[in-house]
Amino acid sequence: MKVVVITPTYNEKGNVEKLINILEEEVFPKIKNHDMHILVADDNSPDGTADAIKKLMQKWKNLDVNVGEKQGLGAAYVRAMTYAVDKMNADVMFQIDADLQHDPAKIPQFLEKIDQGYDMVIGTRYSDGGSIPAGWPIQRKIFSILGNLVVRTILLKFSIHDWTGGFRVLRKEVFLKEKNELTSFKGYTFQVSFLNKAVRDGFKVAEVPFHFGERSIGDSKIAPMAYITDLLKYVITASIKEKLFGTFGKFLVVGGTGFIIQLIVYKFIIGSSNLPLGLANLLSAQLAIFSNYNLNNLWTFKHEKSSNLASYFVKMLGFFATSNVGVLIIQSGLIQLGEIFFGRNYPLPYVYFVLATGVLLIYNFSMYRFVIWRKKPHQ
Ligand SMILES: Nc1nc2c(ncn2[C@@H]2O[C@H](COP(=O)(O)OP(=O)(O)OP(=O)(O)O)[C@@H](O)[C@H]2O)c(=O)[nH]1
Ligand SMILES: [Mg+2]
Repeated sequence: MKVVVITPTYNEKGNVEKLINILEEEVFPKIKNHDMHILVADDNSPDGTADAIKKLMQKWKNLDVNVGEKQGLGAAYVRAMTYAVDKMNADVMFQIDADLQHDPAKIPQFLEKIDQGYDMVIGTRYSDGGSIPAGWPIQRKIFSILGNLVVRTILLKFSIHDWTGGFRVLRKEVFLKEKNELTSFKGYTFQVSFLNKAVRDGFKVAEVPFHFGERSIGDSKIAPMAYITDLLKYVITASIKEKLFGTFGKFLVVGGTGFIIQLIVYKFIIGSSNLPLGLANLLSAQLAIFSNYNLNNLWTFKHEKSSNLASYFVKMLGFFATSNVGVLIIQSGLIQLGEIFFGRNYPLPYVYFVLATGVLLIYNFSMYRFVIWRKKPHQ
């Protein structure tokens, strides 16, 4: 596979020259099964980083530079990854800091995971023996550890330990899928938003522990306060969006329409007959189940939706059967018990209905998610 190691630079002349030499002379010779290249993503660094790279390009034929306007780390990566895929035909791309805090000797270990079939591999400083510099001042250590914990907690995604780090490798498919959505967070938050989208879309992610070294020369580019606000803004909005408009949110909207349909039919039946409340509920539920099935199929679980007419009907049968188990035993049962013990004076039939539907809701979501529209593994 063609592997492009991308390193972003803003005034990193001395560092990136060292990094290139280590990659070319020590790391790449050890990698026999991949075609290794380097791409420097420079933002017109005033220290002349790009010119230094151009000189080195005469010595190393697998080295390239992509220069653009300074718009932040994320913007530089999106620009360089686009270049790597379009102009260099990259299959796999590394992200590695230019200041040697990311040990290039770890690269073969990351590639092993790609060879095993993972789509994205994340260097982790917070698990399995990974670490942050012992010499960091205490406030930076706390900021780093706490920052990651906050991200994991707000996103409710605990299987990945290092969200903010920048030592990674990914297949081009991951980038191409997410590229259009990577425009809002152009700074360091890009790392978190990119990974979150890849996880959302079911890409296979592995972690490799590494020791984050200390910057020896050059200045840090990070502006902590701007980064914290940007990061919090992203994780909070992403989390709300995912929870509200994700599967569960849609499920609630569909359930809501089903609830209204059922309530109207239920009201009609008990208003025009003396049928027991449980039976009236069971009958009124059938139309709601039909509507719920179609809306869920077209919208909530559309990624797992039935692909042909036969499977549409088979799934519908399954949906009617499982839904009716809940409607009969839980919803109608509770309503009927209500009528037996407390009668059917207004507004009692509606009180039973609302309470019983609440219990049913919890049952239904588990059934739909885990039985009918079970997630298919990512291809
Ligand atoms: N092209 C480009 N590179 C950037 C930009 N901001 C940061 N970088 C690079 O991204 C990498 C990480 O930035 P650093 O300043 O080292 O951030 P850090 O490692 O969290 O901070 P330190 O520990 O102080 O080094 C370095 O290679 C920087 O040169 C940017 O706006 N454009
Ligand atoms: Mg650094």
